[in-house]
Amino acid sequence: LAVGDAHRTGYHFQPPKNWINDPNGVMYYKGVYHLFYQYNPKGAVWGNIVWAHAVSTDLVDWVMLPPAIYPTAPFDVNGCWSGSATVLPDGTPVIMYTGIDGENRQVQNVAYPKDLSDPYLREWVKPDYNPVIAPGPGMNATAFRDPTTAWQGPDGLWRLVIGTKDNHRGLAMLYRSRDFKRWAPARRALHSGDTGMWECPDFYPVNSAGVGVSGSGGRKHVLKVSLDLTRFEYYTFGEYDDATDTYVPDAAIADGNDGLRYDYGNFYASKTFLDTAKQRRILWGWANESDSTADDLRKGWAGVQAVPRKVWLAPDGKQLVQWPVAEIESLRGNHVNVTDTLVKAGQHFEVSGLASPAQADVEAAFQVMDLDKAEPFDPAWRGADAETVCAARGAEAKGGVGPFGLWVLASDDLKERTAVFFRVFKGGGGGDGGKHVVLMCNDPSMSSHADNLYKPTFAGFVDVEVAQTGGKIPLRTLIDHSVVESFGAHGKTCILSRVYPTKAVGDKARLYVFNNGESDVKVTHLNAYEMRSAKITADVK
Ligand code: DQQ
Repeated sequence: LAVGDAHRTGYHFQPPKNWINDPNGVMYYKGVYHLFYQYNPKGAVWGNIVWAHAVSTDLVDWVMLPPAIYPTAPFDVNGCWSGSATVLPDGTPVIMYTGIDGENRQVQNVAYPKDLSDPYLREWVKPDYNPVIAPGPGMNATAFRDPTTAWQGPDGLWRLVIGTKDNHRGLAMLYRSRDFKRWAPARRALHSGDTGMWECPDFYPVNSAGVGVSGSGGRKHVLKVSLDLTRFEYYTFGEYDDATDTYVPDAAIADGNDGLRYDYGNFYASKTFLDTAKQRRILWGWANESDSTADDLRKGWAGVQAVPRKVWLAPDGKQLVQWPVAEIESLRGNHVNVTDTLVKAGQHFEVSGLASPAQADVEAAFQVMDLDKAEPFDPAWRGADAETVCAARGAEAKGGVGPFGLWVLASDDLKERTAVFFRVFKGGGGGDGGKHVVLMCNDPSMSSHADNLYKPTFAGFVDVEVAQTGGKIPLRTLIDHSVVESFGAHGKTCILSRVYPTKAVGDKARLYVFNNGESDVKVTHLNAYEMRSAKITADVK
């Protein structure tokens, strides 16, 4: 394998070459899923940004089309940055995106399909009356971007949100319009927080079926923002009154850096859309490289999209849950199965029999045999985030209950391996009462012999009461050469990590189950599937 090819993904979306970042304008239109994304046609670093375009009928195989939106006019001469699509009631899609104008101001532009009879909507027209929204007086013109999909209020006006900041305060600014042409700012921001610039806001209704169409029970609105400062995304959900355009996050939901996240790993600038074909909401997010820029240039590419995930409100109403769209399972090939296998304290075993565990889908359920062995949750960690705890107690640090889980992309001598694991502590009293604290971690510190890699440990708490599940915690991990994308407890805690093994590549990669805790752990079941590669084809027109 040539440099770089070893780490290209088989079923995570990637164009043949060059830099990609944010998913843009994702939508379903007349039988076709559209994925646009930030793209540098000239190289493997960020710059020269256009909207590249790909289409699919199943969210698995993609046809690569020419860029849909690229600099042509004074209102976007310095770049076509992120934005969203809205499908109007008459069926016409409209795109709103951020153009960087000749003075490097961020302005919002509209674009319409040139030919609605082209099923792929290859060409887009930008009316001369652009920009339709410019930063107002006193606003930060270099931090005013990423319009959301628009929605219609009871007064018939369209609304959308734009991310901006006022000094250190991140803001989701609301605008209204009758015709997508003339937009007026609302007097109040929809929401704000003292967390720096809010990039790529997303605002949408959900219920426990995922869609949250009006009238359905348990409906909440989600507001997601991407924090420029931490490069993580946070969401709140709560009540949205569309008569007054007031959004009030639920009292129990933390705002800002302590809040809920879609993903506790490498996942940014995400965007959802309503899939009207299957009545579900689908989330797309970008995973950057954590390799060096020099390596990105050598490889000639950088960035992938996470698998499209269905997103819905957990039945208990406490958080969102996510799961890879079912279509991904059509790529599953041969599989191996493990049932009721005990992994004693300090032991591990190989899950053998897959031709290439470097491109696989693993679904497992672990059962802790002795929860009494859980160590107390150190009071010093109270209020600390999961990442801090996992960084202190990585995959090599023996514990009471855990660390146990998977070693993926492992070499035969086990010197390269990425650990995806759980660790269970006894609740430290206080607010937690006697409950257990469950941590899910992705530890890439042994993932590669290569230098200059960014290898942070990622982690999130998992909202599962292990005493009530009989000590069971399920895990699904999608392995794709340089992607390890994991879903804990049926999608309550998700972590995507990028790793670059030097030995554990292609058919040399191996898969193991390990247990570095004192309590035995049973693998009640594990199914590991080989994954075929998605078909990425060039446009035939
Ligand atoms: N990426 C785009 C911006 C957005 C940022 C530029 C987030 O529109 O704020 O490529 O990754």
